[in-house]
Amino acid sequence: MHQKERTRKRENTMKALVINGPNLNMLGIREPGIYGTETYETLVQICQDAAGDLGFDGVEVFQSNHEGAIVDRIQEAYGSVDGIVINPAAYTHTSVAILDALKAVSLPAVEVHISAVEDREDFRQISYAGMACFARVTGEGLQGYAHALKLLAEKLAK
Ligand code: DHK
Repeated sequence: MHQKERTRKRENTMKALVINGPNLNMLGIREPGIYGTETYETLVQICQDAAGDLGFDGVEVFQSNHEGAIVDRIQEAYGSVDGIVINPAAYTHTSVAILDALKAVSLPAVEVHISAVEDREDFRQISYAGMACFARVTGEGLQGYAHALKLLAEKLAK
């Protein structure tokens, strides 16, 4: 076991990381018919409230429009968080690098999407990141993040 992971295991806390990909910072402005009218700040609040209710000791909600920054954040999660909720947004359908980063850190991860991606265009039907996730939540709007955190908490409790 790597030193960082050993240290983590000694700490009896449960920390979550929520990762959001490109254009999710534009919530409220961006295609409201698909993504709703609530803002990114509301999404952060939903994650913080849900994490508190579920007994997480901390949650960081991270957003980037850059694939490499998302890969960096996943790598940094190794040994410092217990699980990940990830909406890679458009990178869901293109990024082997994000898939490989999730596999590299091997943390329990839940894939979440605001919209019902399964009912949308063909190019949205593949999910690379999803191949490294144990569960998927789609089409539940911003509350889907609370659902995803619940699934993560249940997995970590096992
Ligand atoms: C968000 C995006 O930005 C899209 O590229 C995905 C996802 C769907 C969502 O529903 O949250 O295809």
